[in-house]
Amino acid sequence: MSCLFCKIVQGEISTDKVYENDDVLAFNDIEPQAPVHVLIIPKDHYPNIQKTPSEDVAKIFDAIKEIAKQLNLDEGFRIVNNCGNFGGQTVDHLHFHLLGKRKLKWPPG
Ligand code: D5M
Repeated sequence: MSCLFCKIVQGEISTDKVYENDDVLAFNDIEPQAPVHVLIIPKDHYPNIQKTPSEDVAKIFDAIKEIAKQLNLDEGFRIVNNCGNFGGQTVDHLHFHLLGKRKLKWPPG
């Protein structure tokens, strides 16, 4: 298995875990772009959102809402999915970035 995030799911690579349920894992990004920068991933391997069943996407978003609550992101937050080459995706296992605890700029680069 060569997928970095699958190795994290399997416990072969350690991370700073923030949240976990049967289907979803969330951990702090290794290169944080905000005081809160969490990655939320499905435990099953899907390379990107286009290849992910909608039910699984829904489970991830349920988890994101719960994590945002647990981290008290009451002042707002941003959810980012970089998809494919032009989207800036570097890890080919579906993941969403949850960024918060600072005022974020728009538009992104
Ligand atoms: O985002 C991929 C993200 O994955 C990027 O923000 C760094 C992060 N990353 C890479 N390796 C690790 C480990 N081992 N722990 C935590 N975070 C990690 P993308 O949207 O594909 O550009």
